[in-house]
Order: sequence, then structure tokens, then C-alpha cells
Amino acid sequence: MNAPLSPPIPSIPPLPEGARKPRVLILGAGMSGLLMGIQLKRAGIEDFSIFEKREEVGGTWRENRYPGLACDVPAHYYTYSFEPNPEWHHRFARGPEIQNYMRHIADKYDLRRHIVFGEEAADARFDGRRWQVKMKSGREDSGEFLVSACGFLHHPREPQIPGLEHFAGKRFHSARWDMSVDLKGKRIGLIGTGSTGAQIVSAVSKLPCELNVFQRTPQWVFPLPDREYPLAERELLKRFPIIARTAYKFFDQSFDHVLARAMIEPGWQRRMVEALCQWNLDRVKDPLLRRHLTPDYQPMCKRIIMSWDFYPAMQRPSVKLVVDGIERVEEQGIRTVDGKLHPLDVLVLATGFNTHEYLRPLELTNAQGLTLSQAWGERGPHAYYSLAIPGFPNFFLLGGPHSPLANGSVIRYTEALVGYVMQCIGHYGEGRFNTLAPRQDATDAFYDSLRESMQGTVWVSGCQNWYIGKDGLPEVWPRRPREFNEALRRPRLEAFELN
Ligand code: N01
Repeated sequence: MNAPLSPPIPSIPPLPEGARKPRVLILGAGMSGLLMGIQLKRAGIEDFSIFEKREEVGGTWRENRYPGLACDVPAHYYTYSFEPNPEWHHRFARGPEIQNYMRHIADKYDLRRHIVFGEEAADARFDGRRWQVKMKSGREDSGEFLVSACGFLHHPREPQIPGLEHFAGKRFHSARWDMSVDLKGKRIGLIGTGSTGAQIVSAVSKLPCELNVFQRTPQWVFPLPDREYPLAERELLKRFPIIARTAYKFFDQSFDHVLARAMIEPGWQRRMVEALCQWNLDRVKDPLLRRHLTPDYQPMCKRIIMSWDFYPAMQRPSVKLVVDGIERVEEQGIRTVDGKLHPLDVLVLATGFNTHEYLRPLELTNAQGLTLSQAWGERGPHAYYSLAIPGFPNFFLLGGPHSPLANGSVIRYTEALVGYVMQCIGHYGEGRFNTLAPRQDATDAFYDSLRESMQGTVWVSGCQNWYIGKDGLPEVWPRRPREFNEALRRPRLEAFELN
């Protein structure tokens, strides 16, 4: 019998009377930046600012506006553990609903007075004691700690397709959806069939329009049915919050025991996920269409798509799957390698993100003049337990390389990360150090263990996926998520250089 999961965050005790209280600068008012603010307040630290480049909170859920936008992690699990939401209307919450939840959090925890909207950090330098941050507007600020809560899915990736700029119709990336374009009656081209593309297909296929899906690589799709929560059920959840908390625990356990294990090691979990994906694919009746939608790699090697609707959508008469490669984009549409022109009015690029950029183009410079780009240059992004970088003291990265981001609840593991950062700040308050940065040898040892654990995971089973870093190592956590949370329960100060 497995031990019950540990609580996601160790409780944040207020700093003791007389403890030093640092100023903390946070970049980004998405889910992790807001959480950082909440925990600082719980610790009694009010001297912090959250710099947000846009005019509202919500991060990815504010940026993305595409039709079908929803979270494919169950809503009662994609929730702060301490803030259940009985109001979720669907098992998979819709994007605007999640943004409303974030707005509610910002108001309830009185975070807005700490958020500086419309400010984007352009440069950050450590002077030996404090981080000096300059915004694009010229505004400057400084603090003892700098926390990047920028996420990693925010640099839209424009595909390198010849002629893209010559397209005469409307063209936009999925994360920059042009709300002024009415899709009805239009011939739409969609490039990309990842998690975003699949959600767009499911939604747009229901509109009176023609949808041409340009697929480079088929994806595995796990059949997870959505469900609306009726009013009576939501009322019940309001009256008995224990139900939502139990649902959270159920999804947490299920993810850790089944899906996460299926990804990291061979066993019945992997066989079960594979069988369910195959069963889902077999719902495609036309043998040719089914063959074109059949991947030639193992399920989960690319981030698995969670959808009940995708295959039925692909079988609607208004949807056409194009599997011939794209040769170029022309004024009138897309020309494929078979010489055929596919005439289009609208071109949607669901081509993903430059996921290895993290907080960049913001440049960090340490007291010795070393920049983050130089530190990450040859080897690519790396960080001690995903959140701290050798040579860059008092800087933390939430959701950095090698965190457990594949198909799990980002909120769940961010609670562990923020708990860790708060404990480091607590040690600062006690006067145990002025600056801390992870030791290079501790970071190297962490990477040796990661490399070892990567054997047997699906991510190295042979496919192209956006997890793979510059050094060939997937930037994901190759063990069970609970081990990540456990590892972050207490900072091991001996792994850090303290000054
Ligand atoms: O992007 P992707 P995404 N020509 O990189 C294709 C999160 N997310 O926006 O597979 C033709 O997965 C590319 O083809 P290929 C989630 O973490 C979460 O869909 O490289 N095609 C692929 O099909 C997810 O993993 C939710 O051959 C080109 C697609 O574009 C992450 O966002 C919902 C091409 C890109 O797929 C990114 O997902 C949605 C080219 N030149 C997203 N270039 C939740 O619900 C790229 N492609 C939580």
C-alpha cells in the first residue's frame, strides 16, 4: 500500500518577530506569480511587487483566446489546494472560467495593490546584495530576491514555412487569436495538431465553415470525456467543500499512480493508456483517415492529447485532413508537396511555443558579469530542481526546466516550488545567509540522477517533442510527481553556496 500523498505545501509560518524581511520582486501575474504573492503575505511579508506586462492577471489563460480553449487537466485538480472552487461548470474548465478564478484569487488575497500592470522587465542585474531590475518603460526597482513566474508557453513559435508573409487572408498564431475574424462561411487552414490544435478542431468543426487540418505528425489522443456540472451538483460542492477536496485528492492520486507512472516506466499503467488510445483511434471509421491519424511512436512520447471530441470532429464532413507536407504558403492558400493548392481565407498557426526560452529575452547578469544566456549557452536551460541556477544568487524560477509539467496539474507542483522558495526566504529572515545560489556540484549531481532516471521513460522512446532540450535530455521530471514534491519539502542548505 502506498503512503498517502504529502500535502502539497508545507504550511507557511509567519516570519518570527524581529526577523529580516526582504523585498521580493516577482515577474508575471499568472498562476505561479499570484501564488508567490499569497505565500509572501501569509509569511507576513508585504514588501513585494508583481510586475505584469499586460493589464490583467491570468497568464496563459489571459493570453489564449482560441475557440475550444479549456484546460485538459480536471478542474477540481487544476485549482490551488487551499482554494477549492465549487463553481467550475465543467470537468475541464474553459479558459475564461479559469481566468475568472485567477481574478477572484487576486481580489480575495488583496494582491492587486502589489501588482504593477503594464510593466515588462527588460534587464536584471545582481549587485552582490540585491537584484536591480529595469523595466522596458525605464522604471527601475530592486529587491533582495527575484522570482521569475513567467511560465514557458508564452513565446509563440512561427513556423519556418516559405511564403507565409504573402498570404492574402487573415493569419494569426493560436495564442494571438484575432477576435475580429468571423469564421462562419470561411475556408480555414489550421497548421498544427498538438493539444491546442486538437481543441481548435473540436470547436471550429461545429461552425458552419470549412476546416482544413494540416497535420505533420499524428498524435495519440486519450479518451477523457468532459461533463457539465449541473447547478445541483455545484450547490452541493458549495455546501460541502470536503467533496471538492476529495476530488482533488482523487485526481492527485490517480495522476501519480496511473498517468505519471505510465510515462516514466513500463508496466500495466502504460499498457492501459496505450490500449485506451488505440480504442479511441478505432472510433475513426474510415480506414484511410484512421491510417493517416495513426502515430508511429509510443503514446505519451509527445504530450498526450486529452479529448473525447477530437476524432468525432475529424469525421465531420466540413473537416478535411491534409497529410501531404506543406511546400509553401501562397497568396491564395497553402500549396502542398503534391502540387495541390488549398485555397484559404483564414490561416491559424497552432504551431506551439519556443518552450526553452523560459524568462528570456529578459537577461539576467550576476555580480561577476556572467549572463543567463552565457550560463545556459552550450548546455541549454538547466537549474537545480528546476528552480535555482548556479552563479545566480537569490533568484528563483517557477516552472523551470525539468519540473513535472507533462500532462499534470501545473498548479499542484508550483505549490511545492513556492513552498521551497518561501522556506529559503525564511532562512534569509533568520539571518542564515545574505545570498544563496545552488552549488555547481549539487546541480551536476542532480543532472546525473535525472539522466539515469530518464531511461525507460516514454520521452526517450523515439519521437520529436518539445520537451527535448539542447543536450538531448527531455526537460521534464522523469520520476513520480510525489518524489518532486517530497524533494522540495525542505531546502538542503548544504547544496547551496551561502554568503
Ligand atoms: O503546441 P505543440 P501546442 N509545419 O508544440 C506542428 C500546452 N497546452 O500549442 O508534431 C507543420 O504541442 C507540430 O507538428 P510536429 C501543453 O503543455 C495545454 O499544441 O512537430 N506543422 C505540432 O502538431 C502543450 O503541450 C493545454 O510534427 C508544424 C503543432 O504544430 C503546449 O501547450 C491546451 C510546424 C505544435 O504542437 C503546446 O501545445 C493546449 C511546421 N513548420 C496547450 N511547426 C491544456 O489544456 C509546428 N508544427 C492544459
